Amino acid sequence: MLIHNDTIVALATANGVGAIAVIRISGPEAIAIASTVFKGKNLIDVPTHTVHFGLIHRNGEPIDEVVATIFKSPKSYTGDDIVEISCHGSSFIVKKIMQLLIAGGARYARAGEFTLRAFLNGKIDLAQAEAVADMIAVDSEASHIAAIAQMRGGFSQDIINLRQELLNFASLIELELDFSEEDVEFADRKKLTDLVTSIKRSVDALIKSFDLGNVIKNGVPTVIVGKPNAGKSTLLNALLKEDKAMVSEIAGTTRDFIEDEISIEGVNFRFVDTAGLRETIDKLEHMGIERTRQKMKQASLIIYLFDVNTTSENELIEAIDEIKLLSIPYLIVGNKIDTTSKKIHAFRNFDGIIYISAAHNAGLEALRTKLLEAINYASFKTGNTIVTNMRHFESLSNTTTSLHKVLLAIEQKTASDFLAQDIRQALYFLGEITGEITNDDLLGNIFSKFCIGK
Ligand SMILES: Nc1nc2c(ncn2[C@@H]2O[C@H](COP(=O)(O)OP(=O)(O)OP(=O)(O)O)[C@@H](O)[C@H]2O)c(=O)[nH]1
Ligand SMILES: [Mg+2]
Repeated sequence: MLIHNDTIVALATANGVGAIAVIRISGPEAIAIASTVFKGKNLIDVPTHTVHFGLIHRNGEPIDEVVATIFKSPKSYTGDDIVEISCHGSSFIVKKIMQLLIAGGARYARAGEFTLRAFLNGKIDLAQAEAVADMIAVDSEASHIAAIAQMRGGFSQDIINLRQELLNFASLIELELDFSEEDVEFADRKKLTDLVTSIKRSVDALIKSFDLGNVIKNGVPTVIVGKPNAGKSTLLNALLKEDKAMVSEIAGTTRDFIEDEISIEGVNFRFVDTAGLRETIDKLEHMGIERTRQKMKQASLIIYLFDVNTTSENELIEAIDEIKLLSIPYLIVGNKIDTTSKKIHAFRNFDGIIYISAAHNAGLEALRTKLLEAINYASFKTGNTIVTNMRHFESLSNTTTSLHKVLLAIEQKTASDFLAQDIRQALYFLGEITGEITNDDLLGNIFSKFCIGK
């Protein structure tokens, strides 16, 4: 069981050598403890949001010249008093100052404990707290946009609004329960159905957005497959704009994966070049092909590349059929259009083939556009709320199941008390997202994944 009213301390900046390091102290004794080792202005007397130069010392022996920033409760990150000491960025000095502060009565903070306190003190809700961790991990334009929107409460507001609508609905039903003897229906059943349907629609849209949210947050593993010599390695190099993979006219050049990440309009795509798919007696190549099949199954997106000169219609049909079995979004891309003008005609019966020349950088812009389309990127750019968090996704999935039960209950004219139960369930699951409903296990789970000092 964690205590939340003592004073905690941690290094807020990264471990290792830096120009400066920031040590953060938070809790009721933060200012008092800092002031015992700080020589300069008396920190206890200074106003909030002020910065003070001074000396950290141990019984008069100088340790470092530092700057102390004071935030007084409740106007601080955690909501408690905070002192941030910016010292010289040596691990040795940091350790010495930390030891002094611990000796003075602070304790080492656990992972995420500052943000946990911010949540417990009502400074932010749970979804916002989780976005803080996302912000620290941000590595692309798109993941940044999603994280900052969530951190600033955009996503939470959507959930709170949905929950409020559902609460209004619940109170009507509860009213009926109070008068259950008299067999009255305050809530017009048709209106109820419409309301729940509309809430459910919003929840379902959020659930659906997770496909995109997940790839925005974690990148899109995109596997390039096709027969030997189709030009897969050439395509990888063209997309990366560097000679990463070996290219040759020998079929079976690539034996192992070659992969790298690039950002397209702020989304990270991790492209994986693979061994060409064919029957082979070469043991090494066979292993490569088996691994290609494995890699395909783990992909979020598959590019099937074929050489327009050497591929028959039937071969293409077979290949597409095999890929379809995986139920993973895919693009069919015809390569080497520089060598032919007539061959493309052979594939006129296929929808949506993208034609390129990997070797001559032709058609790559169209391919990039199709890649973004395949992950439904447009819906993100229009500013729709996107779910990026697995936990939120699960809570929303549970919510929609409960709402489905509510709709069934209304339809089957179930007694109000059963109806009320299903609605309470839905309210519970929505409340889990923003942390209106919570428990120690859940909090422990979320905050243990944070870094120490955050
Ligand atoms: N004319 C032309 N040749 C290309 C094009 N793309 C690739 N090639 C050539 O096709 C041959 C095979 O290219 P690779 O990129 O090695 O093909 P791969 O699909 O990686 O082949 P494996 O690794 O053996 O499976 C090389 O000689 C390339 O130069 C293109 O757009 N036009
Ligand atoms: Mg290759």
